Order: sequence, then C-alpha cells, then structure tokens
Amino acid sequence: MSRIAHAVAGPSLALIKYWGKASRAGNTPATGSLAVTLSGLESRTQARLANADRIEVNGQLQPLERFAPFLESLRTELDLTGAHFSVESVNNFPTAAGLASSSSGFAALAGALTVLAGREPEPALVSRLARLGSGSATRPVYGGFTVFDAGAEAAVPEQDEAFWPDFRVVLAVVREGAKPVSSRVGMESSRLTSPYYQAWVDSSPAVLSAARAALAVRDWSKLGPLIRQSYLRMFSTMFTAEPPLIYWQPESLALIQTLDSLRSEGFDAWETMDAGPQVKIFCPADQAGRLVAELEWKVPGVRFLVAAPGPGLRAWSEPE
Ligand code: 2P0
Repeated sequence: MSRIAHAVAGPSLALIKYWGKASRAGNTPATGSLAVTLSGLESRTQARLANADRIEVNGQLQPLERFAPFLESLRTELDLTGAHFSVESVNNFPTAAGLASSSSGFAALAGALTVLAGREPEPALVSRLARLGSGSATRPVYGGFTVFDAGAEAAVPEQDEAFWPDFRVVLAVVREGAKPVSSRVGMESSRLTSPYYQAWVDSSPAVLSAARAALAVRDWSKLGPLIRQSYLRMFSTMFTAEPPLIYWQPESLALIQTLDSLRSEGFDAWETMDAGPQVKIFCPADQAGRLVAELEWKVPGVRFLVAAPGPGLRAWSEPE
C-alpha cells in the first residue's frame, strides 16, 4: 500500500546571524546563529513516492536544479537509492521574500522524506538532513530558541517555546515579492569580495556567546544591542561586496530609525533584517500592540504580523 508523508515547520528567524559558509560542499556555516522558531507561520509539505521527482510550492512547479543535490543526498542518507518523490508544499506567508521560507520549507521537506523512508523523524537526524537543503533549515526542527554553531552539521535546542512566554516578534512586511538575490548567492559574494567579511566571521563568536547568556536570563537590555550588532555587521559585508548587495528599501530604514526613537521613549523593541527588505522586531508581549500602532502611523504602507516562539517540526505518515 502506498503511503503519504506530512510535515509542518515554522520559519526560523535569527537573532544572531548565519552569513557565509565554512564549507560549501557540506553547507556548514562560517558563523554560528541563534534563532527562534515562529508560531502561526508555517510550511506544510506532503510527499509520496513517484516515478520522477516533482516539487510544487504554493501550487507552482519548481525548477529541479535548486532541489536536485538535496534530493540526491537524501536518497543516499535514507537508503532510498533509485526512489523519486512527488512533493507539494504550501507556505501561509510570503515566499522567498526574507521571511525565512527556505528554513521552514527545507525543514518540512527533510521531515517528510525521513518519514516517507520509514524512519523516525528524530530531530538530530532531520536537522542534519535539512542542512543539505538550507543552513537555516537545521534550526526549526526544534521549537523555541535554537543554536546552529559555526562548522556544525546540525542545530541544537537552546530553550524551548515555553521558556519566554513574554517574547514576541513583530514582522514588518515592506515588500511582498521575491528577493532579487538569494541568500546563498549573496553570502558567497560577501565572502569572496567584501574586505570586511573576515572581521564579520572573527567577531561573531563573542556576539553569539553573549547573546546566549542574555537569553538565558531573559534580559532585553543585554540581548537587544547584540541582536542589532549582529545584523548590522552582517549587512556591512553585503554593502561592501562587489557588486554591493542592498536589500533595504526606504521603509526598512524608516522603521529602523523610528525604532531607535521609540527605544528612547521606553520601548524594548529591537529589530533585525535578513536577505530582504522586511524588518523583524523582537519585543515584550505587552508592548507589541502599541508598537504596531506607532509604526503603522509613522511608517505608512507596511503590513504587520505578530508571532511568538513556536513548536518544532511535526512529521508523520499514513496509508493512502
Ligand atoms: C540566518 N540567513 O541566520 C541568515 C541571516 C539570512 C540572513 O540563513 O545557502 O537560506 O541555503 O544555507 O539558510 C539564509 O540563508 O542559506 C539565512 P543556504 P539560507 O537566518
């Protein structure tokens, strides 16, 4: 009897950033990251055995080049030599726009193929397999806060989703479309051409370990400036790449500057950005509503979503 595998994963948003690879072949990161798995946003994936590989995301057939090396590695790792997969995946949030859809997408795909192979979706295994698709996909296999260390093959859990009930993420969606340069291409260009890339890599471990310590005591005043340091140092390698990578839009900078003045009025709201124009803001739950109201008024034309730390990957299979 044929089986269908299901998996659900949330996107992984980094407080401390991964940008650059230690080894391209094995897709291991040059910088360690600390991230939170988000609730409410999710990638839902179904997979079946088929005669040829076929991947649909949000109803659109995908070019196989991006997936072929990943599928080939999973066939080997999961003892499925010669098998092919038909995959359908749906995101309930903008895809490829800097909202970390590759993290939830590849985590869900690795989870679905693991259970399709008749294996238990053990987080350590699925995280390692997900890395072969996307580095950030190692992290949302776990719920709550996770760490993916420099040079590591898999992420590890740091604090679960119940650890900081007061923690919220405000996602400010500045542009809905797909980004012009993928993270993979952007980080390689930063590594090869930015004179600041090595300084970024060398200065990352201290920021990561200080952030882990601040998270452990749930201290906004210590954690916030480290979050800011990490994304601004990461972007410095992009601005100084050749050609320069400028993902920011006018509203991105307007949000950054407005947040700076809101902090001086007492908000504990600290932003980050990824390879796209969206701004993501970490803040206490009791400030999230007021923060959105202030930002809607001061930076028009931006759509806001609010998320909290969410659960890790769920994967199961059933007969069809
Ligand atoms: C992160 N990003 O830590 C960083 C911050 C974007 C900026 O991980 O080449 O899609 O597939 O391993 O995981 C995005 O990079 O890159 C990313 P690959 P990935 O969340």
